[in-house]
Amino acid sequence: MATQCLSWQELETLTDYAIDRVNGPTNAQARLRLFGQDESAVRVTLYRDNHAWCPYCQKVWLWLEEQQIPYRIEKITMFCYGKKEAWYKRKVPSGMLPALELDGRLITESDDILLALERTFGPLAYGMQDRQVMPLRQLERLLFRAWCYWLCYQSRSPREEQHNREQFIQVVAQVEDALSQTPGPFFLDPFSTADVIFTPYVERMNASLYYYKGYSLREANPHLSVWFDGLESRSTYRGTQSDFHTHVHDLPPQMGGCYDNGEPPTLAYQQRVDQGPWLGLPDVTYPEPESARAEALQRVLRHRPNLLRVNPIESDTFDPALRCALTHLMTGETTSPPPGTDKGLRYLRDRISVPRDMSIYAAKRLRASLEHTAALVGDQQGPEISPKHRHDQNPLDFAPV
Ligand SMILES: N[C@@H](CCC(=O)N[C@@H](CS)C(=O)NCC(=O)O)C(=O)O
Repeated sequence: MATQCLSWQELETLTDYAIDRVNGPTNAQARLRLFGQDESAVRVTLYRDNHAWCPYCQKVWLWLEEQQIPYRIEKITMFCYGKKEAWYKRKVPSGMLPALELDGRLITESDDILLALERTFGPLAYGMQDRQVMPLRQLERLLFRAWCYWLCYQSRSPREEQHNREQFIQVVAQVEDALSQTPGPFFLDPFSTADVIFTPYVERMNASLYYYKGYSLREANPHLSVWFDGLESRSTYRGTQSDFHTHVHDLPPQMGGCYDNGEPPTLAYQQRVDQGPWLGLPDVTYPEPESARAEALQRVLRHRPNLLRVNPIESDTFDPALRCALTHLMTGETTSPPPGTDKGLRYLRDRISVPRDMSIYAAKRLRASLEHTAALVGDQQGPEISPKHRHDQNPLDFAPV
C-alpha cells in the first residue's frame, strides 16, 4: 500500500480530458450546440431540467442531437429537487418541462414540440404522424402504463403483484414482436422518431425493474437487447444515457413512489446497484472508452470546492479522503483515508448523477474508487437518499464558485 495520496497539483497533471461541448459529441453540460454552424443559425432554445432526469426532455434533446439542429439550452429546476425559477414560471405558469422556443414562439408538450420541429426542419426518418409511427407511439404509451401499474402502486397481495408483472410482460411481448418486424435493431428502418419516443422510458424501465422488481428487461428480451445495443452505437444516445444508480434514485420522487417486491433477486440487484460492483450491470454494454478515468477526474477537479462544501464530513478531513480515492482512480494505488471518512466517500459515491456529471463509465470508475477507499476505513453508509424528494441535489448548492 502506498503511504501518501497525491496532492491536487499532482492529480491535475493526470488528466487532459476535454471535449468540444458546442460542436463535439452530445453531452449534458453544453449550453449551446452548433454542430459546426455559426451561432446566427440558432432558431431553437430548449428548456430542460437541470439534472437531465426528465424523460420528456430527453426525447426532445435526443431528437435535436440526431437532426443536428443548432440550439441553446436553458436548465430549469424540477419541483422534486428545488424551487422553480420565477422567470420560468412567468413563461410557463405550470412550470412543466420540456418547453421549446422556435423562432421566438413558445411550445410546451413534448409531442407538440416534436411536431413543430418536424414542420420546420423535416422528420427524423419517419414523422410523428406517419402511419407506421402512430401504432408504435400507442404501444409506447401502453408499455408506459403497464410499467406504472407494476412499479408505482403498492400491490395488495402477491397475486396482484404477479398479475401486474404478467400484464407488463405481455406488453413487452408486443414490443418484442414490433422489433422483430425489421431487419435492423430499430423499430423502423433506419433509426427514427419511433426509437426516440421509446428511449426515455424504456431506459428508465430497464433500471427501475432491475432494482425494484428483480427483472432485467434488457437481458430477458432478445429484441430489446439488440435495440439497446443499437442505441448505444450512436454517440447522440451515449451523450444522454443515464445509469441504473441515477435512475433508481431519481424516479421515486418524480413518479410518486416505486415499490419493491422484496424478493431475493431484487435484494441482490439492489445491493449491486447501490454498493457495486458497477461494471457489468446491464445498464451499458458498449466497450469502455479509454478516457473514462480521466473524464471522472476532470469533472471532480472542476467541481471540487462544491463537492467539499456539501459533503457531510468536514472539508479539511474530507479533502485528503477524496484525494485518496482519486489517487486510486488514476494510479490503482491504495492509500488509506482519514478514519471516519467512509461516510463522506459513500455520500459522494451515491450522488454522482449520469449524464449530468459525467458519462456512464466515468461514473462507474469513480464510484468504484470511492467505495474501494471507503472500505479501507469502515462500512458506514452515507445518509440515505430520500424517496420523497431530492433536495440534496438542489442546484443552488452547486452554483459555480
Ligand atoms: N405531457 C408532458 C409531460 C411533461 C412532464 O410530465 N414533465 C414533468 C417532468 S418529467 C415536469 O416538468 N414536472 C414539473 C417538475 O417536476 O418540475 C410532455 O410530454 O411534455
